[in-house]
Amino acid sequence: MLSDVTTPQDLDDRFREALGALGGPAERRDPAEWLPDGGPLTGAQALALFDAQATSRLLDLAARWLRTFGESYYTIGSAGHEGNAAVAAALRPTDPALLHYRSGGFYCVRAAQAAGGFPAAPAEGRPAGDADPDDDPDDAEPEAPGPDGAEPADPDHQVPSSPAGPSPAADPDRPTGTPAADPSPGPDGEVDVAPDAGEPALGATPARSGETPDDPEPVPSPAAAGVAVAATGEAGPAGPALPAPDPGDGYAQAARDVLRGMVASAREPIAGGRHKVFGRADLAVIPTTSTIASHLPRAVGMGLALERLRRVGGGRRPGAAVPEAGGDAAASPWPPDAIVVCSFGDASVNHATAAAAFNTAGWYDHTGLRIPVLFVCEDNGLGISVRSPKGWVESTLRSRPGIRYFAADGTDPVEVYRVAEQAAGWVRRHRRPAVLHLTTVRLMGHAGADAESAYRSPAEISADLARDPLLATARLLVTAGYATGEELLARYDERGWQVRRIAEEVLDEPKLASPAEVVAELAPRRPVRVSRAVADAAARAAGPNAGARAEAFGGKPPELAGPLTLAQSINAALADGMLDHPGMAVFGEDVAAKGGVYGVTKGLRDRFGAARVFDTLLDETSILGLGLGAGVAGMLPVPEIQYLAYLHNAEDQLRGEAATMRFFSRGAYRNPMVVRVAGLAYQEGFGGHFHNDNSVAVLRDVPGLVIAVPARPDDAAPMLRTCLAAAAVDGTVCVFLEPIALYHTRDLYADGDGEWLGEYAEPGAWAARHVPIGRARVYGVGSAEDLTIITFGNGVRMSLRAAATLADEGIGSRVVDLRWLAPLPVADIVRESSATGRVLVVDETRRSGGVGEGVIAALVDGGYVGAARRVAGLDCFVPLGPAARQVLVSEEAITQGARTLLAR
Ligand SMILES: Cc1ncc(C[n+]2csc(CCOP(=O)(O)OP(=O)(O)O)c2C)c(N)n1
Repeated sequence: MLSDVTTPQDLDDRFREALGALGGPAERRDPAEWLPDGGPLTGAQALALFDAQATSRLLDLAARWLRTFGESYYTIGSAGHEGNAAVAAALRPTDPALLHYRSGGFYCVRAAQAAGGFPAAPAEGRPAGDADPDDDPDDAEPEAPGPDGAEPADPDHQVPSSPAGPSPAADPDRPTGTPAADPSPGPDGEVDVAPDAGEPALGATPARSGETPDDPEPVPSPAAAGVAVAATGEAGPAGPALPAPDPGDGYAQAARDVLRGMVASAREPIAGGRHKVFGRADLAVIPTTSTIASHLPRAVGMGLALERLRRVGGGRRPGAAVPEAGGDAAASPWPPDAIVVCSFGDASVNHATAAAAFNTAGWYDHTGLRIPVLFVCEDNGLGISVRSPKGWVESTLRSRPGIRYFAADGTDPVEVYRVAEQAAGWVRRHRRPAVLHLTTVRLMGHAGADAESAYRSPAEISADLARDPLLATARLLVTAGYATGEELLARYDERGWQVRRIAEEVLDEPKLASPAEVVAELAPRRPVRVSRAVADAAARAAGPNAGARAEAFGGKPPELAGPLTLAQSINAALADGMLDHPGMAVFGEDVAAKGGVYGVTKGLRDRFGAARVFDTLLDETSILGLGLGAGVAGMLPVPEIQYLAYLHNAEDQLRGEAATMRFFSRGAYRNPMVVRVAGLAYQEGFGGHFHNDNSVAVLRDVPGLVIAVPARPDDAAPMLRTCLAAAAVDGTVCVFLEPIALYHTRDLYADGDGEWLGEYAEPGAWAARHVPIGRARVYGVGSAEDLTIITFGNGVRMSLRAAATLADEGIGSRVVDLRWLAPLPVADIVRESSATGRVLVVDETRRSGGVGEGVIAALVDGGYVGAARRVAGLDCFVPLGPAARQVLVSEEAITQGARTLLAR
């Protein structure tokens, strides 16, 4: 009897009961045969789907069972969504996948495919009457790429006016198919393995001292039956027995992966106990975060990158090592014809990141660029307790320009497979985006603790149960003649015992037990390799690439161009980066044709082509998403955010996505990236707050993120080289924050002195002038004995000027340019401060949450015992016009601060 919520016990009982009632087919069909009536799967494939779905279901039960004694740390499951197993079956195991937390069935199929356990379709092909996934009026070869790999605009590139309509619901009463005339002999699975006599009985909880169950509901263990699993293979009179599940097969491996995730085992294959997530490098499953839909912009970026790399022939076999440094050929870890698949829930389609991703995929499609991404919306009609309004998901997904719409009843394995195959085939062939809208049900609520009865009626819950996709596959197997209900029940039980056994094994595995273990994969840095990479780049620039370099610079390399401004220096270093890293791409708003609003990327598109230097649409989330995807796909992306103020509306892509990738994949995946951001204030009041934003607090606490702020032209180029090398070598995510006000500054002390310009080092000097991450630069002014001024960005120029004034008063100072805001150059800070015993921190960001707080804390932590004082921006937004001076640090405030400090 059902209660008004679906408990694991209900679900399990009900499934068993329904299987028992299925009985057996009138005639047996060989599993090697196709489904009757032109079905797109063989019996063996349908059985494999059952195995995947059952494993996924049993994992959900296991999560809740483990939770009853406090050993599971995650109970969001896939029950009701297991139809997504057929999506995986319709894809290739080498198609990179970014999965929804309910895509458990998909994951199990992937694991089986990789283990060679998912049956291939027979070579002779499908029987007549089968729908050809290619019979598509829109089916035409993609056009040839345009010059530079930039695809031509395609006027015929229209979304069909009558996209696939809603699919009929699964038909539970579908008639039994006609058996084939001449069944070929099937594999001879003899007898199922009975559970060990010593296995615990139903629901028995391993004793764990000091733990109280936190769930009053009885929860069946995954080996729920406790009944001896009878010999299976009691085939009907006309057919062979079903092969018994192999205890070491891909489904069992998937179960182990997922269970390890639930119990936070350090042996979990992707996050090593840091998160419960679907991911495994050998399955091309890239971990996603729990922030719903935030992986979609990355998926679009991966699609764009895959296509770029395909066109330049950069495809690489999966599993091949990722090249570490510049000089490598741009390479993707996936085959050239791979497509990207990403799944998500129906409520997630409303999220800004999803909207951004759909829009970006459509926008590029509209321009004729290829983005082979299959979006899979698993629509159970609910986001926790909030309903998606009837028809909304379909209407919003259908109306996305440039994205082809496919729909299927996600509870019907045959229909899911058929439509997924069509959708994936379409994306693969056309290299264009599509969405597959699967209607699913949600069984057992949102997560373990969710009391559905608060917001759903018993009738509604019961209606979902009637559409159980696992039962649908069982029914299909029985009605088509491949199995009896009893056999499937025995099989379910056998999988249940497998899951139970593995659950108990992983319980005893080690957890992450020390801070060092936890942070080991956060952002490992190998400064020696980075400096070697810079030296190697220099050797290439001076050696084999010298000709190309001379040509790219029009015969006049930047070292011969005379002193450069900050903007010119960055421009030259970007060009050198592009020459050295074939996978490097520069993109953002206005960076290509215009060359950036401040001219920093001027000429790069002409020199390196539209495929590597391109304008994006106006959406920072998507700009970063393109970078994330390109990085994972093997490129070296250098996106530009036009103004620091506009990073804030997209920062989760940096914080939640970019910075976490290594951490949640133990380095199996990385998104090397150097995000150039124009920012900070001091533009004489021009443009107001949004062009003078001086807040970096939101970046400074992102674990592992490197923040560079070059103040001087002769620092900018080496720092940019360091960031590019660190991205290539360690997968480092860098923010390169460029002070707008210094871009074109030429003078330091007096008009025309040209002291803020800098020579660009010739390649032979790059190694010697290498600037490691986290090393400051120190300027001595006067005796340099009285005072240490610690600053960065615009503060460096103001402090040097103030120091000159102080020197005239006989006060000697050392001005420390931090250069790196994360990690802070702590050793340099402490050493230079201790040298004078008086520290003035000049912080152009805000007093609260500003960089100065970090500097003072570093001094305290480092044992500094002298005097310290801060001048910082007000806790205020920057106003327009001269009023800006009222809130920003001024040269006068610095000299005054120094005098006050010295007067103590
Ligand atoms: C950006 C964000 N906001 C809120 C949440 C909390 N949250 C987790 S799951 C969920 C509902 C998601 O619903 P849907 O996308 O339909 O997926 P479903 O769980 O139904 O499969 C919410 C609100 C989150 N994870 N991410």
